[in-house]
Amino acid sequence: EQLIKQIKMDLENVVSTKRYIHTMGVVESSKELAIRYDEDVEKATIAALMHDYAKDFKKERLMEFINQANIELDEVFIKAKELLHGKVAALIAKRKYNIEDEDILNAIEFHTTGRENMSKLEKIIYLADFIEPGRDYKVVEGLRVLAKEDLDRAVLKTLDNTIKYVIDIEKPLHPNTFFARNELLVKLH
Ligand code: DGI
Ligand code: FE
Ligand code: FE
Ligand code: FE
Repeated sequence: EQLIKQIKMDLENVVSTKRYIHTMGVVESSKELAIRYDEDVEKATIAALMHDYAKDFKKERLMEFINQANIELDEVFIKAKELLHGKVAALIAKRKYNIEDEDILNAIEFHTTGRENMSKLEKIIYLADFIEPGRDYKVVEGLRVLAKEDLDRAVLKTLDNTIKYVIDIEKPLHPNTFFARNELLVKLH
């Protein structure tokens, strides 16, 4: 589709080569998960392409977008600026690319923290971000296997890993991540 081509071209100019390669990995993993779990492949592709669009923006640039759109940031967002790029990418998706599908916009916006009651597409993007072929940390192999078997359990494991990581680096944990974990944990019990 034309939109997908356009985003790919623009993306090469706004993110680093490393980030571009990561994004293409997320596209690949999102497509596989979309097929596996019966989600719209085109929606998954667009959300994956856009998810880190603003990742290499400077803090000042990110804040310009946030302020201009009158978005109120909670305490954790103010303290942890690495959370901002998803919100800004969702804004750009809407304004620059006229993407109106709320599910796509939410998948982009919440890809870093997750949230309670994530849609299937949100889960796919959240998970694909961690298991894309370019990622190689200790637990990723197991997660790739689990991802093919059970979407919810794989997302739960990913949330657990993120929470452990955030604790290790002594940063504030966003409540969305905590709520997402509790919800899935209770549901899967
Ligand atoms: O953009 P990516 O590197 O592909 O991955 P991401 O958007 O999932 O994560 C971006 C960073 O945000 C990563 O270093 C982990 C961090 N992060 C995720 N959840 C939280 C968090 N940082 C804080 N402070 N709090 C969180 O809840
Ligand atoms: Fe990201
Ligand atoms: Fe992520
Ligand atoms: Fe990413």
